[in-house]
Amino acid sequence: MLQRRLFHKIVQQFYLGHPETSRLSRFPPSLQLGLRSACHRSKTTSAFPDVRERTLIAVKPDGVQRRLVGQIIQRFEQRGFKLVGLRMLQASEDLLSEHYGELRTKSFYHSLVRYMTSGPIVVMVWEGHNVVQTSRSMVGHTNPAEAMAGTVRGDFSIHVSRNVVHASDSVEGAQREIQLWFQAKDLLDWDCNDKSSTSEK
Ligand code: IDP
Ligand code: MG
Repeated sequence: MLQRRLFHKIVQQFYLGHPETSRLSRFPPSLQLGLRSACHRSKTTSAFPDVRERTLIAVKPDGVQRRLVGQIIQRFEQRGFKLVGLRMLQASEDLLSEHYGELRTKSFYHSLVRYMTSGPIVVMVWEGHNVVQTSRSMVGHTNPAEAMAGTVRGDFSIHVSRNVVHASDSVEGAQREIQLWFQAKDLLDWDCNDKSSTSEK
C-alpha cells in the first residue's frame, strides 16, 4: 500500500517535471521493478533515461564486406552493453527511405540508399545505461575525416560516404528505428550475469 502511494507520487511528480524522479536508484528495488515494467508496457523508455534504454546499431554494407562485424560487436560487448536483438539482412529501398526519411531532400540521399542497399547489413539492438549517447561517442563523427581515433569511424573509415556503422542519435529516434527494423518478439529480455558489475541499476 505504501509502495503504491509512493509509486503514484513519483508518477505525479514525473509528469510535473520533477528532475529527481528519473533517478530510480533512490527507490526500493521492488518499486524500481514496478516502474521498469510500467515503462516497458507504455514503451516510454525515454521517460526514465537510465532504465532499459536501447539503441539501434547497424553495420553498413562496407563494414560487412570488410569483415568488421565481429570487431564492432566486440566494442559494444566490451563496453558493457547488452545485445538484445540481431539480424542480418539485405535492406529494401522502402525500409531505408523510412529509416532515412529526414534526409530525403539531401543531395547525397540517392547515393546513400544505393550504398545501403549494395549488400547485406547487420542490424542490432543494444541495451544499457545511457546507451544512445555513449554509442554515438563510440561510433564517432559522421564524417570519418573528423572522427577521433578510438571511435569506430575514426579507426575503420576515411570517407563520409562509407562510414561503416549507424547509431541512433536520440532515445526517441532509437525507439522509432528499433520498431522499424525489429518486431517486438525478436527482442530478447534476458538478464546479464554481470549486470551489477556494469551498472548499479
Ligand atoms: P549519422 O549517421 O552520423 O547519424 P546523418 O547525418 O544522420 O549522420 O547521415 C546519415 C548517413 O548519411 C551518414 O552516416 C552517411 O552514411 C551519409 N551521409 C551523411 N552526410 C553525407 C555526405 O555529405 N555525403 C555522403 N553521405 C553522407
Ligand atoms: Mg543520423
